[in-house]
Amino acid sequence: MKLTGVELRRIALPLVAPFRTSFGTQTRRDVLLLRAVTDGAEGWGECVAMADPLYSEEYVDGAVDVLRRFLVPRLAAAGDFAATDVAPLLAGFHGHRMAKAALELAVLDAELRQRQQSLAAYFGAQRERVVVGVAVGITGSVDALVDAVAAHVAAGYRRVKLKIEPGWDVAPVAAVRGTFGDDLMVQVDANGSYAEVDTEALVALDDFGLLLIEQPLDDDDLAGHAKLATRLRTPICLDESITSARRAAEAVTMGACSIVNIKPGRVGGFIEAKRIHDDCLAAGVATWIGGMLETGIGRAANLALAGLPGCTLPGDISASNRYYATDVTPPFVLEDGALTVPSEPGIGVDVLTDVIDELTTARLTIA
Ligand code: NPQ
Ligand code: MG
Repeated sequence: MKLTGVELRRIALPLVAPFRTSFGTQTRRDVLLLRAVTDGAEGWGECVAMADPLYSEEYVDGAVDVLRRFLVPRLAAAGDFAATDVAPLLAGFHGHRMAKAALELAVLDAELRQRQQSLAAYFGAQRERVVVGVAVGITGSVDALVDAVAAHVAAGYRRVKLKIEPGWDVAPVAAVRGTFGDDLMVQVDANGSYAEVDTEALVALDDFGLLLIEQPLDDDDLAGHAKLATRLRTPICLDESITSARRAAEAVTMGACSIVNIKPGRVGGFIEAKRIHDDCLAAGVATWIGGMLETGIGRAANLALAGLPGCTLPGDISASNRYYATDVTPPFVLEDGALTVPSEPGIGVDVLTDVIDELTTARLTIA
């Protein structure tokens, strides 16, 4: 296929409730969407970067700039190429994984719509429905947290992830375990907010039967995670640290983690994400699909990956109404704690361009 143009759309989506993590409180999602125009079909992609560089070094304005000046022109000049060529074609530009992943997804969606194949079939997903989880932010009061978890359990979620930070860990976890019992799957995510001096608080979490503890220490501290793992019975899962298939293999080999969170944006694309899945499956390492408060576009694509056999833990892929009152695709609705993997061509869902038009705060067409 040949890429003839890319339209960038920045949209503002209000969150149904503020979402607080160790790196800040979000009240709206500032999302960059991409529409790839090819000589065949058109395709959609979503960039998971935040407006501010708080989760990782990437941010929306930076993604727009690198797409406009470097990434899109490189693909447009490449002539005929396939989605599998995107990462190699862009490899000369360092970093900017979330921007690259968004462009790769838009091109892959176009390619698959053109040949009438779903992303799930392309990856080899084996499940039509996948059990999903919900992430619950830091609430500041244990009562408010228990109320929030109760609402999610009532909605049908069977797995919750509690955001933690130093000073907000043992008490909230004990309250949730005490209130909802041992059948609820519970895991925690620190977003790198702990240091070696906080080890005893993390050891104390071993009493609560958690599925895993996600990213307790700094992104670049694989050695620290390996050392911490020798002190904990709770499995360590890495998120921010895993930026490629090579880094995932390194982390597992050195004992820094025993479970891997897969986020296509963080690793530079869906094809790299699938590679991590395959490597982990072959090595017997459990994986699950993370979440970045995606709209229906990114959510649909994440569900295709979540249907793969190695994704044995529930993903952070909630129903649309967990985050948004209106979505840019028909809403994903929870049924028995699970979502349906889209099976139509490409990402497998209609993109509601009227809704996108209403929400657009900025647009840019790159030839
Ligand atoms: C994580 N996601 O696993 C991320 C972090 C995160 C569902 O916990 C706006 C955009 C707000 C991206 C908040 C979940 C966000 C965001 C948190 C990503 O670490
Ligand atoms: Mg995380």
